[in-house]
Amino acid sequence: MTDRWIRNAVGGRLVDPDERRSFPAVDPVDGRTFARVHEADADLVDRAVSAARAALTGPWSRWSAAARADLLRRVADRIEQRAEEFVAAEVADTGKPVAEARRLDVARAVANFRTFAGIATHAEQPSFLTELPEGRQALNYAVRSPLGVVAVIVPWNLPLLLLTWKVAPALGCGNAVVVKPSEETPSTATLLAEVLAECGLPAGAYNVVHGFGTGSAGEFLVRHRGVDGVTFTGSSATGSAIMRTVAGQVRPVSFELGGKNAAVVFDDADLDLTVAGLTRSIFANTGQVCLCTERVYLHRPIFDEVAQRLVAAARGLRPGRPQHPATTTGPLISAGHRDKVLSYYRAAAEAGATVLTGGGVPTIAGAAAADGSPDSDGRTGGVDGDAGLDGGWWVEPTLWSGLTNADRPVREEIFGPAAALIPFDTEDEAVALANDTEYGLASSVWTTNLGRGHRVAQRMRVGVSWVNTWFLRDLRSPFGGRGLSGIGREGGDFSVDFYTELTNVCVQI
Ligand code: NAD
Ligand code: 6OD
Repeated sequence: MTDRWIRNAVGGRLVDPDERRSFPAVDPVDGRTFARVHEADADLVDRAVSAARAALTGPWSRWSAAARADLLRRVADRIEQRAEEFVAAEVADTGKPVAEARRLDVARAVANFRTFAGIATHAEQPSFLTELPEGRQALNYAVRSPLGVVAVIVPWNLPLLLLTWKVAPALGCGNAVVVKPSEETPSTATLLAEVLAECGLPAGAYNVVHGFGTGSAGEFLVRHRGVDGVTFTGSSATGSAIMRTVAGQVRPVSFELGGKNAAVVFDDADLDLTVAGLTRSIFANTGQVCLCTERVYLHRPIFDEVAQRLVAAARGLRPGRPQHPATTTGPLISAGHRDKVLSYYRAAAEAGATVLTGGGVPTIAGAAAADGSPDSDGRTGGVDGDAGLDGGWWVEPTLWSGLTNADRPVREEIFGPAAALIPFDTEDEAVALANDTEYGLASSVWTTNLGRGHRVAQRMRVGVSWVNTWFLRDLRSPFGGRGLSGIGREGGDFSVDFYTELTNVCVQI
């Protein structure tokens, strides 16, 4: 039993934990509990919202936009100084390789604060000079004010990246936030509370409540009448539940939801670039990125070659302890999520898929490494020092052929390291297949034909359409999804639009 606690942060202080309301923080690598998390009850959530509301009328409300931007820059610097603590916390929660947590998650947290420091001070405040009869005029100008108390609810897959993607613009625009991290990944939100306080953020402007969704901190927060808006990243089903909850209060929402993203590869593509890009887009973060590709449409003449090269790349991934430099892939987040992913592995087999590689649970727990024997895919197991990992939530990177758009593993979001490879013959057919989904988050097109790249990218019914790349982000550009993938856009000025209210002042001259 561990005596380490992950605490809530309310009104500028870490709250003493309540032994009677707690849940375990579990390391997905080996299934061991490494801390207890204090689950916020309705009363603590109420205190957090009240603290946020008080911050909106206290000293924080008098900070200039420039002072808030300076604070965001200090926060970025401080995260860089404490980077290894953030890396360790993120790795403990998610099991992802240390190198990846450093390169992506913590680096993006820093970039989020720096980027929004530059944006929140330059928010557009539109004005119009109106011509009236008889030579009179009116001056209309719109002033921005903070949205107010913002509920920030985030998932477990990129916990710090997705949290700071919302907290940085929200604070930059002068809001007070109450954040509810995922129950699976509570650590970095509390660490960020420490950093924000060190950097001089006034008490109550950033609060953290830990817990679950329905019947717990998440629902208590979105139901609270003191919340002025909800920004949420997570599954489409939860987005729908939150929408129902806030409907009665008529609150603005920004939703970044699930995806069932397609890649379309033409026979003129640069195959080295394409295979490297697809490998990342299918398997990054063990497939647990909302932008990951789960459907790959391949021009028939190159189907076999790309399939073979992707299989080789999948087999080259090395599961193992996050700290080991040879590790290139981590476990799934939880036992429950592994059950879900494995249910799609079974569904694919039942639908008659050919399993090109993977399809099960890997042998990595030192056993394979010790006796050197390969598994069914020819792998020789994990990296040295992996004994004890059999308690973790591992699955094999998996590729299928023989499925169609009618099959469940091709229609529903799996959120694991798996993709279906499907042939096409014409450009129109590829676009139709890619757009044949209720989701609309992201896509990628792979071709050396410039005209075709632009043409097909624009025809994709998604929020983010890449050509010859994947997950390349400019934080000023609009980010979000269509259909089941979300409502609204964040990023750059689009974030400012969500995190502020506009009041139009009309002065007759
Ligand atoms: P989830 O929807 O289960 O949970 C997300 C968050 O919502 C968690 O903090 C959870 O506790 C909370 N929550 C759950 N029910 C709630 C309720 N009724 N009221 C208030 N809060 C509630 O999602 P997850 O399993 O944590 O994350 C995976 C999903 O997130 C995938 O579908 C993935 O595609 C999606 N996602 C989307 C994006 C994007 O930018 N579009 C980014 C990352 C993840
Ligand atoms: O890059 C981002 O800003 C972003 N919101 C990424 C989302 C990834 C989904 O898992």
